[in-house]
Amino acid sequence: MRPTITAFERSPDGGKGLARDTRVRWALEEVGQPYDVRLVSFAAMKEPAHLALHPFGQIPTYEEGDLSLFETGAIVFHIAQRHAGLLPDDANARARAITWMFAALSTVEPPILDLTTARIVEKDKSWAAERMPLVADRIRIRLGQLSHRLGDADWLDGAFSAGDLLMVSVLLRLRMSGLLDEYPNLAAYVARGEARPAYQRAFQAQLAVNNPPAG
Ligand SMILES: N[C@@H](CCC(=O)N[C@@H](CS)C(=O)NCC(=O)O)C(=O)O
Repeated sequence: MRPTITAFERSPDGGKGLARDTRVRWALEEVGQPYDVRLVSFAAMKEPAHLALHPFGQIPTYEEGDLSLFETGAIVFHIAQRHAGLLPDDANARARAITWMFAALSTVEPPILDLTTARIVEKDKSWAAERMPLVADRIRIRLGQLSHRLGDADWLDGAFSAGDLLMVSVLLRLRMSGLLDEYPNLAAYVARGEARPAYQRAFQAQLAVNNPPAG
C-alpha cells in the first residue's frame, strides 16, 4: 500500500534537507517504495486533524492504510522491517543496526539539537555567548567517540543500514557549524550518505516543494 507522509509546506531551511521528512523520504527511496506527500503549514500542524496523527504537532507523520505513525525513528524502523535493504538478515547484525538507529537519535542528536537552540532560541540571552563553547564541546565529545568507532570504514557496521541513514541524517545538521570538518572521516561518511542516489532523490523532492518552478 502506498504510504502518505507529511512535510512542511514551507520549510524553515528552504528545503535543504534539514526537515525530518528527508529521513523518511530517504528510507522510502532506498527500498523503492513510492509515496505521497501531504504538505502542512505551521498552523495546520497544531490543528486537531494533525494532532490526531502527531500528538506533538510536528512533521513528519506516516500513514499507510489504517496505520499512522509519528517519530522518524519509528517510521524508518517500520519501513526497514517491511522492506529489504535497510536492515541485515542476520539476527545479530540486525540488532546492531537497530542499536545504531537508537544511538543516532538518543545519544548523538540531542547535543546537536542544543546547538540550534543555542544559536536561534537563546541567542539574545545575556549568557548565550558563554554557553556556546559548552554546547560545541559536548558535540565534540560525541563526534570524537563516533569518529574513533567508524575509523576508516565506510559504514558503522558492515553494509549501509537504517542506522547509517539516521546517523548521517543527524550529523548533516552540523555542516554549517564547521564542527563536522574537525573529524574528516565523519565528514566523508556524511558525504558518502548524501551521495547515495536514494538520498539525492529524497533531497531533490524536498527541495522542489520549497522552490517551485517560476511561472
Ligand atoms: N523526534 C521527532 C522530532 C520531530 C520534529 O522536531 N519535527 C520538526 C520538523 S524537523 C517540526 O515539526 N517542527 C515544528 C514544531 O515543532 O512546531 C522526530 O524525529 O520525528
